[in-house]
Amino acid sequence: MKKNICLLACMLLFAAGCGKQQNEEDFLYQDVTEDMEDLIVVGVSQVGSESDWRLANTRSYQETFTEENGYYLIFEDGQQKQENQVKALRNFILQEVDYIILDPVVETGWDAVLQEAKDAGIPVILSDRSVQVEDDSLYACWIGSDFTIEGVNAGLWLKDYLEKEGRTEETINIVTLQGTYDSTAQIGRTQGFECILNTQKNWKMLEKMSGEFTQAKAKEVMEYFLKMYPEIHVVICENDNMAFGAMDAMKEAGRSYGKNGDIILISFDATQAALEAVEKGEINVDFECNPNLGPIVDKAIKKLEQGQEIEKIQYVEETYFD
Ligand code: GYE
Repeated sequence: MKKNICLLACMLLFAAGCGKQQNEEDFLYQDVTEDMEDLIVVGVSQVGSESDWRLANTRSYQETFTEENGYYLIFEDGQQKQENQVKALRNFILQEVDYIILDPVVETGWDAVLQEAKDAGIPVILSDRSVQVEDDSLYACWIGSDFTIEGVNAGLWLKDYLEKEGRTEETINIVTLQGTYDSTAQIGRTQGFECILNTQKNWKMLEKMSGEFTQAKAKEVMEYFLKMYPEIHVVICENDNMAFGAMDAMKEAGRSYGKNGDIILISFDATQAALEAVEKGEINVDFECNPNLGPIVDKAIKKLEQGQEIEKIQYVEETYFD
């Protein structure tokens, strides 16, 4: 029997069984514990619900960690706040879950709570984003995208595109709508693109600012960019929802963008709605980021259950669409 099932069963009964007769509760207790006996209990601490990518990612966990697949899922939405995620992790430890899946909003500030999980003997799997900790034995593995490569590929695509357009001598003014500062996706995509930017003497990064991965914030930031810089040639959006926010601002300002417009629009994630925008020529190129991480995390857990070794860093394969 998994160590935590009795505890969880008691919590469920407490919630459901108030006012019931003792013998009814005993019966229910037996039912719940027998049904749950073989389930692996996972606590998922999700970043929030800031983007379409995130919603797809949450769906992937919910569809993977089902009772039919042998799991009992406890899901906590951190609402983009690290303190909420730390609280969720501490609750998972109290509940004696079997595994913690952490999708950390930012990279730093996790050492203490991860040490608590380690001391409690609960393996932590980092999913999507990663952490910076002194001791990497504080987590079992990280499963996610190579965000730096995504950024490098965006830079290489732009270089190629401008070459084809014969614009290698022209000054190219760029602005970037960054994701949540200190998140792995923001760090990797910014740094990756800058690797190529630094090799192109005619490219000029006018300004970078966070749009917090949301459409609303990105619209505000893009409005500011458009007011500040009359000549913008390229907008890099570190996710699709921010590309939509940028599009809203450019539309309102009467600026043209995309394949047949004045401003080149580059995005990341490749969600359904954004791919439709690529097809219409509104977004020039979109770099895929796979949100379907549930099955890969499931595989890692199954291996750990069998006492097998797992790879510390596991990248998912991705492509791009233009
Ligand atoms: O690009 C964005 C989301 O961490 C890869 O977070 C993820 C990013 C994704 O909110 O849409």
